[in-house]
Amino acid sequence: MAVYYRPLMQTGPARPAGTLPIAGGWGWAAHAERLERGRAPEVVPISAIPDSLRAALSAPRADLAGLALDTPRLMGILNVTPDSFSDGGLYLAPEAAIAHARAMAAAGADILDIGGESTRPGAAEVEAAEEIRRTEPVIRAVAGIGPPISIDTRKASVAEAALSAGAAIVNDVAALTFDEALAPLVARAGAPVCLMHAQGTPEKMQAAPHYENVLLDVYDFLQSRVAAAEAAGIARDRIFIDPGIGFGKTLAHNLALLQGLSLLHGLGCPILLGASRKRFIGTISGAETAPARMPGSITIALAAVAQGVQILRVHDIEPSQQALALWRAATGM
Ligand code: HH2
Repeated sequence: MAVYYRPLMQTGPARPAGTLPIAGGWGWAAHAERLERGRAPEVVPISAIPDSLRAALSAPRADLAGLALDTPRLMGILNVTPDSFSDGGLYLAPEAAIAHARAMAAAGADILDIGGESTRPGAAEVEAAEEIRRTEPVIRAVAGIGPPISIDTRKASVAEAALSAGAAIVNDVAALTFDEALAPLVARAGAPVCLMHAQGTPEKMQAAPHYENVLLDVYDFLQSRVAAAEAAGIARDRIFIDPGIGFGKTLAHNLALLQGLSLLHGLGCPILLGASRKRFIGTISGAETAPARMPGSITIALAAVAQGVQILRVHDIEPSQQALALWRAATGM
């Protein structure tokens, strides 16, 4: 049976000798949680974990499209769609989308993630030509304003149009499993790529999600997708990973992933988390509408930063920026 070790990340300047730095960032670990299917977790000293895993956990991560990842980064969400669960219809007109992109950049977004297909539960697939029609002009207009642009798509033709229009990063919620032409395109372009875990397609994924052990299953999936991406010629230091909150997951699955996030550092890649305004925040807090879930979204973002997550995909840049600044100040980061 495979054994997994989750570093129990701590932060702050009072760092004991012999602790392991996590991902060259703001955290370190003195202990790890030893996890094995069918066995109770056990806390062990960090010195007990294998050397190869220590190396993967501690190595500084490469810059992402020019952004150093030794501090948490904000990815601002811009959905140029009529039906996204939170901002659907708000930014379908290019002028509105461009204005929102500029506002997020001014508020401190480090990356702008632009998508033309909703992947909310129940959403139907959008034709590639329509996705390009929505995203390409907006990307062309905002590619020079500052933050690198990422294209949120599962399709090679959409990614290709976006990269030609000035996007620098590909964000694929299907982890290169939807369109077999996407991996070679990303490899040729030398673009960084986000590989996200999902169970099922957006249309059906919330029907009956099932895992043997959600945290370990997601880890194994991402490990195999990182290996597949490398086999397709994508350099490991251009790959980042995402557990895919809400993509084929119940409330219990989402919470198990959030509580175990630091396990994913063992894959040696930067981690992205997209929890902003998602349904589980409404379920726990009672906040019915997506915008009313902002405080819960920020709380989740800070909990993720405490586990070393480097990139937070959020709708509300200004409040997230404020929260991070105060978190840094309060923790002595
Ligand atoms: N979530 C959504 C879309 N893309 N990409 C990554 N890497 N991680 C995520 O968690 C993620 C994502 C869904 O949220 P949103 O874009 O706000 O809505 P919609 O899919 O309805 O457009």
